[in-house]
Amino acid sequence: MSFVIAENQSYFAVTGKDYNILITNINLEKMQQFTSLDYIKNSYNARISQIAEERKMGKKIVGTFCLFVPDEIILAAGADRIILCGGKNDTVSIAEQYLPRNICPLVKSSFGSIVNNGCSGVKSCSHFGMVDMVVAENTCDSKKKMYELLGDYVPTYVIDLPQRPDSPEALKYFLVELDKFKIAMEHLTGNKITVEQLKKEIKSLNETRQLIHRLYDLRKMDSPSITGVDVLKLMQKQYFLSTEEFKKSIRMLIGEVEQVKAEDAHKPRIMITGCPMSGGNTKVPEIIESKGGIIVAEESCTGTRSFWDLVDENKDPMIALAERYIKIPCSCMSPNDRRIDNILELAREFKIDGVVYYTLQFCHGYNIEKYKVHQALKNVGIPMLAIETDYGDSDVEQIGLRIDAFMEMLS
Ligand code: BJ8
Repeated sequence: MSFVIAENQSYFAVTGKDYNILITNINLEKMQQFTSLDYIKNSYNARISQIAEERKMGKKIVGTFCLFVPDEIILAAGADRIILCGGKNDTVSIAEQYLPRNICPLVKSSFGSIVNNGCSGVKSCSHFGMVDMVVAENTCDSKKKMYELLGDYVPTYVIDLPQRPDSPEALKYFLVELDKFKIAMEHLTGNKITVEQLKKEIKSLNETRQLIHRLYDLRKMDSPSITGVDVLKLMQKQYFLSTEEFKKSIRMLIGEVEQVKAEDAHKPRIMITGCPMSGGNTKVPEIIESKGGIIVAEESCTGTRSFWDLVDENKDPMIALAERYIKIPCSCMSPNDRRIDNILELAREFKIDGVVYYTLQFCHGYNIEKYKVHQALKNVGIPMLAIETDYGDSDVEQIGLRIDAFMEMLS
């Protein structure tokens, strides 16, 4: 692999196997390098060793794929959790031996990582083979059906999610589902989940959410000193690191960002909305920021959906969890107007100049919701660019051209 370094131009270097984008731009010289980000980047091996150690000591490890699974219940049972959503292209072709090609890359990448027996030959996914149980959820069709196959490889528990969140029966049903899930976690770990333990975990995860709010507040400044790519890399670790390690990382990062004097130059302020960007997938944000934009908010599960709402600490913990989690505005919900309201609220709060609507190929839910989002943004005069892509690199240049034109329009 060879890199060409040239000032004042963007250069995309792509290896045959691994996907890498190297962007060299004269503006990057002015960009802040945060040492806490190196710390976060290097945390992978330490976390893997930590999980291996925990397993040796008899702790159960739960793998998850989705924000609808309340971590509080897993942690209150004395288990640890780790996210299994795949963001890498390497394992997509492995999954295609079992699954249709025309389903979303996130599902294929995740499934490929698990059936590939600990990802032999694939960097950075050894944790896929380290879970005692997968806790899944009925969300989109691809995930639901993939979970049915997953059961052959790892014990898989599925939370049935009601998908009309505003109907009066939905909350009751979800509460029953969460109670069943709580019992399943007690069986897995052999530990009784107490109200005190649940309250403790709720408080702890609310602290995490508040810390992320603080970081996002720093992005509301006229010229934020942290890029969207850097924030995304942090957010991709939210469900990978232990909660304590994640909190430590984010505190370090906030401390550093607060010290930096903002730049004067105005860049188009971009919000990304749509599908999550799992660990390993930073393709589109890298392109946006190499083309002169600055991403200041993400309405996605690797963005605001994961932390915006807190769990009410003054209520019965199971009711408070059910109320908070059922409100996550995923496109599997119908209707999902809460998502539109959130997008408009974020656009106001973060003074957004333009929105990039990001869809993974074959993700029908987010793809169809694009129409409503576009209409809503049009009504308030905010331009939107829709990008549909996968984890491969064949469309990098074409996306670059479209984003270039979008940035020019916004400038
Ligand atoms: S709460 S967004 S994490 S389901 S991209 S697999 S929706 S076809 S990831 Fe998701 Fe939970 Fe919803 Fe968030 Fe399906 Fe779309 Fe693929 Fe997706």
